[in-house]
Amino acid sequence: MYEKSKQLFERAQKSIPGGVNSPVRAFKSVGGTPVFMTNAKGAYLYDADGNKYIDYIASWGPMILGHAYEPVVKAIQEKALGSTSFGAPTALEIEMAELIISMVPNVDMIRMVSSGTEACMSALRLARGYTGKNKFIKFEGHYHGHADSFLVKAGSGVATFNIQTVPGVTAGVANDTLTAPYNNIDAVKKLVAENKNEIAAVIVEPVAGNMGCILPAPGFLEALRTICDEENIVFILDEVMTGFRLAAGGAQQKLNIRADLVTYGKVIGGGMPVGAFGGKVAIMQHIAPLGNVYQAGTLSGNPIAMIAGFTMLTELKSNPSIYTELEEKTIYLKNGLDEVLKAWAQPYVINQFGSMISIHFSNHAVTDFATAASANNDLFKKYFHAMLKRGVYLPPSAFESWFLNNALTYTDLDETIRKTKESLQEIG
Ligand code: HOZ
Repeated sequence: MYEKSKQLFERAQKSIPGGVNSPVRAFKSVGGTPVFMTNAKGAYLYDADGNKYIDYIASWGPMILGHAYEPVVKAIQEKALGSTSFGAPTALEIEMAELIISMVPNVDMIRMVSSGTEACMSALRLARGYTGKNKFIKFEGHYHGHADSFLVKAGSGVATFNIQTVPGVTAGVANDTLTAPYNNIDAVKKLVAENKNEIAAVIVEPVAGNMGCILPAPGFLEALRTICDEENIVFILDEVMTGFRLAAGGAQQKLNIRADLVTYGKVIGGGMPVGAFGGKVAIMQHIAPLGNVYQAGTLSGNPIAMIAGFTMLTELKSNPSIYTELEEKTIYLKNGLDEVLKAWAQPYVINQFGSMISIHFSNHAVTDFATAASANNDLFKKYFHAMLKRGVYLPPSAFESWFLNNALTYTDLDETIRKTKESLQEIG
């Protein structure tokens, strides 16, 4: 069933470290051979062996409207005829900036980059340059890309592979990274008190998606906002996953929370490599060439990436019912999975928010990294493979959120629920 993927993986390992260009894809934590994809349309992925899958990754978020969404594909094709890169400004970049500013609360200015990693790295540098302070607080199990400063107690692949200390990240850099458990405001208060006037920023995934999906406790984000206001700390919301996914205005809109800086990633590229960070003029004016906080990139504002993102975001802005539909589908899936799992012997937790959802095989609530990490991940592996062979593509790690796309039909969701029932029977 996976013959071609196996051959490709063997070949890939000779020229690419681990055979993949991003670690979680290697299936190392769930075992087996990663499935090599050839194409996708709507809600379905197709692999090199011709297998079809219902997709619950959506390229880790961006395929909100489904794969190969026609207006996006068309716009890319047309744009490419006029060159794939200039390394010089274009009017389209202004339109993109204006569109994002019109959709998102509290952002006056935005700078395009090429990935979420760059966005978070740059936002942190800006917060440091703006405040003149060095330390920052992040949360255990949260992932803000792979810039050195963030690879401390990080989620996603770092958690998946249980990497405690990342070689190559110097102690000097890591010492400026303070960590607290997610949803624990007392731990944050303690860090702030112990590092008085030294903390430049607090960065948080408003809805955590890199240790499965974990919701913010009521009042947690608001309490962070208050602390940041009181202590002259820049409050950074990492909306790489949640931006334009939870609502047209992202988590800021959906949760009615306001950040000083906000970061975006893959979602705003509609599947192309894009990221961005934005915020109030008072802070953003410190970025070069307006200010001295340096940040640059030849591919920043790349025309192909911009037109893909612009086309998708325009669609999301003009049709807000997409978010209601997506959420209804996700709740339907959650209820269906719940029914099936309830009848099974093992404890489980389903966390869901908007179109993000995940299952932890756990007998306690999953509210932070410790509770996510103590779930039964062996069971997750079995569930993952049982679903994969039945044609349902889930994230190959319990430390990732699932993302729904709006091309999914209720028939797909019913099939996923039915296949979960079959999978659980197989696992025993
Ligand atoms: N770290 C990414 C998800 N949180 C996975 C990236 C990928 O493999 O594409």
